[in-house]
Amino acid sequence: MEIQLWREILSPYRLAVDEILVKFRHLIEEYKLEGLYCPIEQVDGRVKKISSILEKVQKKNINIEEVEEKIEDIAGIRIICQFVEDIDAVVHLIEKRRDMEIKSVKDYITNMKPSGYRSYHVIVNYNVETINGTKKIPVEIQIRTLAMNFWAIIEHSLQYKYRQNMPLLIRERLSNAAAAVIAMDKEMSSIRSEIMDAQNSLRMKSKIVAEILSTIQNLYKVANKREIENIQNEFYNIYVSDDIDRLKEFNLELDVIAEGYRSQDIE
Ligand code: 0O2
Repeated sequence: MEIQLWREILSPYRLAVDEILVKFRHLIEEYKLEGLYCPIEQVDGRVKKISSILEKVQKKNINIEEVEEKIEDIAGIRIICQFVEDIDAVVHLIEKRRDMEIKSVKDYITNMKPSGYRSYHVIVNYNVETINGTKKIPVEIQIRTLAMNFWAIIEHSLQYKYRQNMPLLIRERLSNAAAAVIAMDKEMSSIRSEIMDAQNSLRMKSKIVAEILSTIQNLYKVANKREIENIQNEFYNIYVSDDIDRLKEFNLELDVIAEGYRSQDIE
């Protein structure tokens, strides 16, 4: 097939990947804005390279005309989570969406591949609008933890290096590393609530600080210099004391002061 034709075929896949990335990244932003823990740590996407498609065509003995029908990971999204528990939460998020219809799933977490590969794959149908009308695109969403991802990236590059001839010793080492990843994910899950508490209070603190700074900035326009100086000093003292409750109170007190100036303005 000519390169130009491949470009035409792959164009709606590119659109699907771009749109889905925007949507998941926006989701992460929404969680942040609400000060909530987000089950998605990171999201990435790619359209499979023509050379990889051709490799798969050969490996699976697929007729070139059937590429779109038989290869379901031309459009690929990878979602990375901190904890194994987050993977279920992400699957649930996908299930609830009206713009993605789940076609099939492959649970390589419960059923680890012989290589040691672990990941949860969801194939969804996603509609894109093109100049030729609506096109239904299959998209493979791979969901895995940071630790599973680390293993898969390393193993993928070794697979690339050795092709079908990976030395036994390396395969054994990868298998040991896969066992270590399982142990690590288990350990992390056992202290998940501790880690989440720490991350939540950090997120909460930065949200309150941002609100306080924005109110102080607005007060600059209306309050006198002395008052602003006092407010800033008080904020600094509370900030360094690392007392989150006091920071919340101070934020509310500032709101009352700002409201006072606003009502003076109206009168
Ligand atoms: P790339 O470069 O990521 O695009 P299969 O029948 O197993 O050959 P199939 O039916 O497409 O493949 O589905 P499967 O097994 O779910 O694999 C799809 C993708 O999952 C692969 O795409 C890899 O990205 C990843 N994957 C599957 N098995 C392994 C593994 O053992 N190690 C690593 N590192 N990744 C794996 P591609 O096309 O192989 O590669």
